[in-house]
Amino acid sequence: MLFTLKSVIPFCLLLSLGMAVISCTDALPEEKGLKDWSEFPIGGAVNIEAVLEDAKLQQIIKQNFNSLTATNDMKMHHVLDADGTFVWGKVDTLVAFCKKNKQHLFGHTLIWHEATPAWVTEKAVEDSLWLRDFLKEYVTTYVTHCKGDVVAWDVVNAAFESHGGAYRESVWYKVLGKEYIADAFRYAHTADPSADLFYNDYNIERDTIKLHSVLKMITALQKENVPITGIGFQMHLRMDVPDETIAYALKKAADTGLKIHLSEVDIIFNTHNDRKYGGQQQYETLTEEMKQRQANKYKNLVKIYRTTVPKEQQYGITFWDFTDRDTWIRSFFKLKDWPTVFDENLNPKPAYYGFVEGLKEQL
Ligand code: 9MR
Repeated sequence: MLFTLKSVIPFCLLLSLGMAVISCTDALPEEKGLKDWSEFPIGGAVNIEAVLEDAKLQQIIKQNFNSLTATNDMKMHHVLDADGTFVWGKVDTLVAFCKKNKQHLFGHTLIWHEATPAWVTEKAVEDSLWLRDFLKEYVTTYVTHCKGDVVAWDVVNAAFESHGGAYRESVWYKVLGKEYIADAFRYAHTADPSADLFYNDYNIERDTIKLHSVLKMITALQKENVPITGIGFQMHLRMDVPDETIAYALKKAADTGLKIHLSEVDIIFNTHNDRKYGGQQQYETLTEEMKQRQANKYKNLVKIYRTTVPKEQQYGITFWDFTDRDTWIRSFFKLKDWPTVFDENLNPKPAYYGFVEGLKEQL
């Protein structure tokens, strides 16, 4: 590998700081992938049509993942047409793809305010009883259709505000109250008793107030015997979130006894305000030193997961988009960033090898 003077200096700096340099090659390692180094499932979020058209993406997916999540294809506004009829095309294609490649399909997501079509919101506001029936029918029909093929669901996603401890004022909450959450889990469980059912949210690894509110809700659900299997930490991380904060959050969540899924992992350098186009560009280019720091962050994340979540509660780690070419971060926050483990040319970054080291290290 060729180093420019510019890239060698930060390397030396890292070495003098005692930070391990994580080595990498430009080529994808031939045989083993992330899943082969891991004791728990490793997943990737995919857009199935893009995958079917892209041989290199397919190779990455087959080599590295034993679980897939649909980035968008399984969301409510994608599976329902304008008169409420299910359109199964992409869901069935995903199921077939996963079966062929012996991968689990993780269902994302049944109830999420952002994926609720406008016509559902309009009807709900006019008629609350309609929304109650719709919730039951939607979850029941969907989970029944996928019974045995989708091993787990994010039943409810992001039911709390971005920060602080308040329930999100979504149409679901405003019309049905927080009970819609327990109901959604019950309907899903009745439709497929063998599916694992998750509550999924973001910022809970770094906003302790939000974390505690979510955990309070989880504990209440457990007390009411609501069939919940686990908690999904989306884990859209920033480089500046301290490892100790992440460890604290995972430990607290694991204390519920539920399975813990890191469900949408990526790690950005820049900052944002959680809103669309709300990015603050601080880094214009990706330097070797930044790649190394990110590799160490990925490594530490895996190690924290492996050490704070008991083995039997480790449900797995899933990457969101997993290439810097496809990452949602760039368009959503209008940011140039490099949050994933594969670069724009779909080659593994130091972050990839950092992740492997985190999986392999004897603890
Ligand atoms: O990555 C997804 C992006 O392509 C979509 O435009 C967006 C809206 O449907 O959803 C993104 O995925 C989100 C996930 O479903 C829930 N957690 C946050 C993810 C990033 O916004």
